[in-house]
Amino acid sequence: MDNGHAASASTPENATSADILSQALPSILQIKGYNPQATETKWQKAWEAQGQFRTDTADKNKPKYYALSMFPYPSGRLHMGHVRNYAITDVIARFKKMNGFNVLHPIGWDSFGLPAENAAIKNNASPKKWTFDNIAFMSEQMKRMGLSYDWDREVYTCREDYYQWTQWLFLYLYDKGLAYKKEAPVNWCNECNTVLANEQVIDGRCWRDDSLVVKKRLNQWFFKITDYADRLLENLPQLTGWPDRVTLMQKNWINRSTGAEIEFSVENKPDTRIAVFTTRPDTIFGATYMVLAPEHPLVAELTTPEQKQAVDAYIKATQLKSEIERTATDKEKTGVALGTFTINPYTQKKMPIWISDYALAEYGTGALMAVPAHDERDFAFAKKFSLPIEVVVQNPNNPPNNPNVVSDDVYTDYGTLINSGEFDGLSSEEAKEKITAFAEQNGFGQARVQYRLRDWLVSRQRYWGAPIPILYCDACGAVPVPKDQLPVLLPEDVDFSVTGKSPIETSKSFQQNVNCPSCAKPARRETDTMDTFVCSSWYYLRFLDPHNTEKPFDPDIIKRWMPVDQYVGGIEHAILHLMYSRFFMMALHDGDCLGFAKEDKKGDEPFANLLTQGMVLKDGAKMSKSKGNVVAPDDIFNEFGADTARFFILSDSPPQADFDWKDSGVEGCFKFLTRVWRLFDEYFKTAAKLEDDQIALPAYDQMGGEIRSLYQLVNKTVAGVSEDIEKEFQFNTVISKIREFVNALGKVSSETQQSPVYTVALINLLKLLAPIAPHLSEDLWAGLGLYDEIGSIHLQAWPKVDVQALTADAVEVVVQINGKLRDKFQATPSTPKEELEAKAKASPKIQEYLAGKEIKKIIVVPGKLVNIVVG
Ligand code: ANZ
Ligand code: ZN
Repeated sequence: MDNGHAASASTPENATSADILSQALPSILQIKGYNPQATETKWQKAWEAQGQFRTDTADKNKPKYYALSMFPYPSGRLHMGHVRNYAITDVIARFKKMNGFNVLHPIGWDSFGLPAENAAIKNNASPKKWTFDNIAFMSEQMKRMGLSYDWDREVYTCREDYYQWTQWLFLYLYDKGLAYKKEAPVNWCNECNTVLANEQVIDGRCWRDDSLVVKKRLNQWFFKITDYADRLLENLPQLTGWPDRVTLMQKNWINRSTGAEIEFSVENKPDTRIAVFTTRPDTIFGATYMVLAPEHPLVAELTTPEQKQAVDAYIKATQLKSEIERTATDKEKTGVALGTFTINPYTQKKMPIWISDYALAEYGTGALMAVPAHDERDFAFAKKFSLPIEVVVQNPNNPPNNPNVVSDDVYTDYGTLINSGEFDGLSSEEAKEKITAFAEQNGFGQARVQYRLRDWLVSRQRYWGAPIPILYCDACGAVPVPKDQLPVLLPEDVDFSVTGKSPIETSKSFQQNVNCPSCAKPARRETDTMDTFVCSSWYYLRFLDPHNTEKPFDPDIIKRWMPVDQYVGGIEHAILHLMYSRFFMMALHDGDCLGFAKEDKKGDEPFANLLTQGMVLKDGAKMSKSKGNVVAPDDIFNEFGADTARFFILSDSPPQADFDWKDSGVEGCFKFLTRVWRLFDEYFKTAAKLEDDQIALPAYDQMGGEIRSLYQLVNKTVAGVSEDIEKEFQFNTVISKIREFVNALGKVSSETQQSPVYTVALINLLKLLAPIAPHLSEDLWAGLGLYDEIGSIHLQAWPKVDVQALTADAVEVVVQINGKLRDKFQATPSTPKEELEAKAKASPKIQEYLAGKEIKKIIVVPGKLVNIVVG
């Protein structure tokens, strides 16, 4: 997925990290034996030839498990962020497969978008070639990583077998009244030369290039996501498998406010009404002026001839400003009075009407009643233009005899109403209701809910995207392309050197033989393309049925396989992609496209569990070309192999936290895997090939000494590793447990090495390692003879825990008083000191001895004795 920043038009190249690493580590690579470069490719080919990771979605014998990484934008090369993301999901997918699930783990390409087009303009090449070349390169890198993808399901959003259905979905939304065209002030990025959705404007800047976004009035296509605002909000608490941080971000983005819409009349204009939206109807007696957005449709009508020139100049200046500049509270306020007045319906006082850029055209009604005593921005504005300030809510902390102080701290909280006529004395909460009810009864207002969420603007004035399947006919207006005429193909005869309009407009073929489907007269095609976030809002559905030529997907398969069980990706999509996908899912569910029964809530939400992985840092900063701290995955694969890269990237911190890359850490992981290899190499020298992984073990009662404690360690490790994966995917602690296990195996005596328990320990070690280091574990598995006998390790069952071996053996603890034996009890070698002391003191025998004596000291030796010294 495109995170807006990683991609650049030129192919990223990096040669520095290999140099750094080879300087640091010449010797390691000379270690003979473990040779990942030779064996990894061999196994990758074997797995591919066997179709090991191909998923039969129709197989109902096993429970399903859908593991998904956010699919990448083909920017050129994989970076370490990708490696981390894909390693996490791959371990989960492999673990679930070994645990008996029918696992689906697909990959594809979010391959429409600007970088391809910019590269095309720069190098005069086609965006298609640039994109396909990058995909070829990056999919090779993924294969080198040993990711367990079902490559048969690979989708490219830029290929017509995919975008045909993106266009189909556009028409689906159109048919449902959820896609519409309107003229509106929209966000325009001068760098990208296109409009942006609200979600793509971050702090007033373009999500992609950080340039300031300006407003333009344009006729554009929108998706009516606001129809789903309530449901998007109401479902959030059910998303218990999502990080709280992400659901909170969505909640704040949707931002539901309740308040009232109130109509104000205009002096000397009996037919004109101005509606305002307010979240604080309780403050209405303090409204002393009104502000319209400069774009408000009534501005012209309400401007007096004397003010016209100043007003026009102000409107022009506003267009150049970004939303963030307009609404910042700390910014110097600007504005112009229109010269006309409105009447406050509660006080009957005249209020001057102003325009100011802090009133936004698209929020509420585009007009606000200003209450300078209780709103920061109104206060700053009133001070600047000497407008009246009336306190109407009493700050409980102000001295009661002097309630009217207006200091520079505006009181914005709730309180008790004053100076508000019959509403005096009410709390703000009560007053909100009563004042709104009064407006309702008198026909000049009503309660209203307002969302910050806006409709999703999906048109883009760019080439490399899915064409919007709409025709324009002089007689019939905008007409949808009939579904059986899809896809509307992206033309290739275009000129990328044009600016200010979409290159598609330069195509001759695109507009040839285009007729209106309803009246058959010549028509024109829409030349805008869709926001690439439209393509990525439904790809997780297409993976379930990627070759369907009749429909976007088969509802029966969707019903069986959705939701995605585990989704893994970056936090930067918390609002954009993750909210758009939820909207698509709901809209499709409502049209019965997903196979779920209407009332079935499962049809609403695409992702049951979400893991947002942390960033990969180096020297404390995010890896980036500009900082020169990038480590290229290929260099690591070349020097140490993919297993080391996977093992390392999962080792140091939990997947949710940031990860600090250290070259010495890679080295350490390579050394560790080499140790594992040596452990087996030793074993192979003496042991016979195995025929089965079910080794005949002695009965647990019969095991003694080192063998017994090794057997206990095997089971403790299997239980611990399984639990750490099941719970929150704590791969870093998984890895430290595996390391401890290997340390212990390296220390066992040669007698114990002859025991079948040791063989079982090795078999289990390989299975625990298999999801993380799939090549090495397969290689050693083959070394044991098991690959030939029972097939790939990745098709084996995850080891089972022998529960009896989890309880540590009981030991006898003696209790002494002044060195004399007085009692005994049972404990384990690891029972903590405090517990042993408490147990000793609780013994009735000991209490008898202690009666009337003073305890001077207690000495505890865990697993052995408690000695109580009395005076
Ligand atoms: C009077 C008032 C008094 C307000 C007060 C606030 C505090 P949220 O909470 O984000 O929904 N407002 C209304 N329309 C606006 C527009 N088009 N552009 C900018 N501001 C607008 O914000 C709602 C509040 O923002 C509204 O409540 C209105 O100011 C202002 F003590 O009305 B209030
Ligand atoms: Zn027509």
